[in-house]
Amino acid sequence: MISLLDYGAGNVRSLRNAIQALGYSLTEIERPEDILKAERLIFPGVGAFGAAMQRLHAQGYVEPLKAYLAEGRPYLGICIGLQTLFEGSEESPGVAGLGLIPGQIRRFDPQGRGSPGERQEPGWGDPQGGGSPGLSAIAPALPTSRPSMAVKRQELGRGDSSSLSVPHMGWNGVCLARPSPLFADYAGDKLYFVHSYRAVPGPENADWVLATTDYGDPFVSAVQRGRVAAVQFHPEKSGAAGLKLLRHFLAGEDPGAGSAQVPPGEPGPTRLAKRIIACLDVRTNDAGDLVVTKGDQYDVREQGAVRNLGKPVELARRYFEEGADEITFLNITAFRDFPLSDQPMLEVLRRTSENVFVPLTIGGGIRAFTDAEGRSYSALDVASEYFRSGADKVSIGSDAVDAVEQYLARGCKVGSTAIEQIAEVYGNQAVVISIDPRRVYVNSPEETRHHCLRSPEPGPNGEAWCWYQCTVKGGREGRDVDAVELARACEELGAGEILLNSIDRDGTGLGFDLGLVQAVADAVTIPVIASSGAGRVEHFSEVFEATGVEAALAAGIFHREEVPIAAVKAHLKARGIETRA
Ligand code: 1PR
Repeated sequence: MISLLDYGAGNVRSLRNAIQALGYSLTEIERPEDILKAERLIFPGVGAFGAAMQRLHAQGYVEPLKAYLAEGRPYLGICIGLQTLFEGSEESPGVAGLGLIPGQIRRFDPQGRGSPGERQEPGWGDPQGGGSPGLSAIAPALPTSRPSMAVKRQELGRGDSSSLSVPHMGWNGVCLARPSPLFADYAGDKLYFVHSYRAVPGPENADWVLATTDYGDPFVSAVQRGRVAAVQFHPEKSGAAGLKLLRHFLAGEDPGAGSAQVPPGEPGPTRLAKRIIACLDVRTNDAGDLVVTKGDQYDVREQGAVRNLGKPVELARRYFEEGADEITFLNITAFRDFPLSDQPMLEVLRRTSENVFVPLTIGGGIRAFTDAEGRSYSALDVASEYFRSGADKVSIGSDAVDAVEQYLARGCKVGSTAIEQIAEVYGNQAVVISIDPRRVYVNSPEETRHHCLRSPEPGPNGEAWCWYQCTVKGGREGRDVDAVELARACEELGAGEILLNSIDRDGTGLGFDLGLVQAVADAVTIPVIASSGAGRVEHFSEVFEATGVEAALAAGIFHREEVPIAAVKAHLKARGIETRA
């Protein structure tokens, strides 16, 4: 019997599903005394360090947990479940951790050389300090409330190997320090990480460190002493490799036994893979069936009918088996319906998470809503329901544009936007911003206050320049905010990732809009997913090589089986671009 300590701050459904898929039954920790009765305890976690410790205290779990750990009983911490074993975290100054392992948890530095707390540089924290001349020359002033990492990031450029996006999000390897049954048959596979803070290996915790991973400097990716172990990555989101590790813990293999050899891990330094994401645009067709559809420049109808490219759950399963690193569902008509009444979509998530063990993102309709009975729901309520149903991240489209308009108008944070509320509870990494920009053509940059670029194609009247106007409601309505401005403001508000579409390129197969992708990637330090226009394998290497973004997303070519995911990865590998096998 496996006991799960779920403090309700994230997607634990996938972990439950993984444990059940491996043939084990689960019991929930509901009272402090359940902890000491547990035979094998798993503590997963996402969200903030301070919030996790606060919940543990509020529920009376801290003392029994310390006692359980002090007795060296079987424990597997995941993500925050690893970090809370340490003494404290830069994320939540003054909040004590469980204190089992010496050391502090520190933030990754986008410059990749120690966190701001560890290393002070001239100019760090100076919001006015620098910026790419190309962009800042025409950039409107943006209210900024914290050291402008975006500005620092611009100086370094995303392609610069010494610069990092934060969170560390995606598939990376591990270097094992010693043998452990947890990694008994580990064959060097990459595992899924998502975190902005990490434990740093040092002499004080050397007897705990089981594995390290490189992202800038090495950080602690697994710890173990006796039967107490914890991992920074998410085994339940790490495909077959993660399930193997979970199985070893569940089977209770004796840490003293295990393989005598250190399994082959990556020789180091480990490298973060570029992610390939399959995207499923979902909506109800005219017959009332929920289908995966795909538009050309956001028009999903062909001869009047909604294109039907398959069933969401089956297609997601296929992409998982074919090696997609992540799967995104976009409920493309949710702007006109209330998503919580959209049971079929929630059901899609629940069913998908039963056997798809890579990260799932869901977008569409994440905003505050008042139903027909006058009952109000916050965007956080909507997002929470999605997380409970199996989502790891939520993607916000229209509501992010509204939030940024308010932010720019007030010149300071509003505090109540969906981005802020969801990031506060579930962590920045759980909030993706889906941008739907459309080109507005101009003859010269002087014609607009917006970030202007040379247009990849001339406008209808031969215009050579364009800016990228953010739209809402699936491209139906344009706003006076550009994509670069929106991305930066959303990072300031607490978003953890940008999904950058292009209405002009969507469904065209002409390749990603590299200028747009570059401009947005240079403006933020959070990961960017390039989307819209993939037509050939070369388009993926092109976008990674030209812009350094962390992920690329495609829909049409995968749905129509024109380009298999494996072919994309084989091509990237041949070009020397890191991928997950
Ligand atoms: O505004 O928070 O309710 O979210 C609505 C979400 O639905 C947004 O993320 C928006 O991008 C999406 N959406 C709305 N209408 C459409 C449409 O197509 N009519 N889909 C739509 C956007 C774009 C991409 C697509 C890529 C790759 N789809 O997700 O998958 O462009 O396509 P390709 O590889 O075939 O070129 P809210």
